Amino acid sequence: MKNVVVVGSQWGDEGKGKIVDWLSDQADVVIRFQGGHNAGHTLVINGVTYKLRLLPSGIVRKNKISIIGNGVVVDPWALLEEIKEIKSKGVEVNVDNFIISESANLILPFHREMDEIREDAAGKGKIGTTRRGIGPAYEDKVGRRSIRVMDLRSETNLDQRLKTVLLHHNAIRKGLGKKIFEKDKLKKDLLKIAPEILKFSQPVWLRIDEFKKQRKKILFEGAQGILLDVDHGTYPYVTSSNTVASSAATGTGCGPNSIHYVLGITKAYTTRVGEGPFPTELTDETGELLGSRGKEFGTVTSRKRRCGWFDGVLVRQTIKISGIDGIALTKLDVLDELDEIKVCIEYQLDGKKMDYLPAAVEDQLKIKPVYKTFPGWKSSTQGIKNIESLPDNAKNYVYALEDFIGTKISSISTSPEREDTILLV
Ligand code: 2SA
Ligand code: MG
Repeated sequence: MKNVVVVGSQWGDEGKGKIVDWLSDQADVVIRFQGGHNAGHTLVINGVTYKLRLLPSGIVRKNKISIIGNGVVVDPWALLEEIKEIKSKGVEVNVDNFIISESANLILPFHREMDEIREDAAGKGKIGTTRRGIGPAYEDKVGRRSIRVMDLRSETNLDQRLKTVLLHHNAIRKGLGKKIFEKDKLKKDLLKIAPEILKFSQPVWLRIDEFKKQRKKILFEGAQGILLDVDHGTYPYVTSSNTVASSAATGTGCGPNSIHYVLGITKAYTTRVGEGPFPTELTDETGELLGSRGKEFGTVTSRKRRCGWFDGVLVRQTIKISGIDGIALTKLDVLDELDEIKVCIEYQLDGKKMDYLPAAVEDQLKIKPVYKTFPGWKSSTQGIKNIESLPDNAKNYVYALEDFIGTKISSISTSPEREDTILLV
């Protein structure tokens, strides 16, 4: 029995959704443990596209239990909307196959507004957030003034909690010359949807304990990527949660020993959405080509993703930070048309060699990548399902990546479709 955690090894959008969906076939339970509806997972199953933001990717499979853990920040309206949307595509979401942690913290309208206010005010210095209120919601969580799912159970309690959180937010809003936020209207709106949310709410740690006793297989589904981790990423250009694999334990309420394998999802090139350092970024037509072939647009915000060469130094680093045991390489087919393909193998900082990403953002912005060049394969790899059928140059590229990052590549994905995957184990 193996419980697996899946994390993105770059800046998100590595294709985790497809891999989680594919792995969830063998899992009984799929759990999200951090982030919120800033995540965007696209699944293509039998030609039908499902865009998930908050719901775990396991939801589209029959007979699986999908869980939103305590580490996730939940916009209750966004959740209900997503449930409605996915149900309209024929997917079941009910109290038997979906659980939300009673301890999950809520994203409320003033969080989203605060995200917008800050991003607008920052001008060029903005983070490039998804403007979904993620940062402000996590701030309130660690500030001990957040509203949690369980607070929706009692009007008196909710009233008290709202008073506390609004004391903080309205003081800031007043200072910024913004209209203060009305407690009673928000309370009414929350109480209206409370039953629809509460019917799914449970103590998730307790359920996980039961699942473990029943020898059920659990899949922990990470969102975003390790370079967006609030501790280990390209701070301050990060999201506000821990995206590393170990966050799966705290974000759900089980020990680290409940996780047996860490799978890193790695794109065959690099993308980033939002601002911040990106050493191997390509602002030329090759970058454009990667973006158009790879359909690199944000699932949540439709923002164009920045594209660049594979950064081996970064992936080697995130493998160590997150304890990644194996890699699922995705979107290899996007490189099919290129004459040559580059891989960053070290950096130069002020004329000195660096074999890891320095922690200071000023240095991260200054470093220059040093590349190794590989010949392209100039033929379609789309839909290939076994390694022998890959062109030699493609095989060489994959093996060179594996060699450089020092971790086994256990699968290669050659299209967004569930079935188009080469298994290497
Ligand atoms: P936030 O909204 O506070 O989490 O933003 C902070 C930074 O984290 C980045 N971020 C992401 N990067 C890649 N993919 C994400 N999910 C969506 C997707 C993004 C979208 O799957 O495409 O649709 O735009 C995601 N979520 C957060 C964000 O760009 C900031 O750099
Ligand atoms: Mg995404």
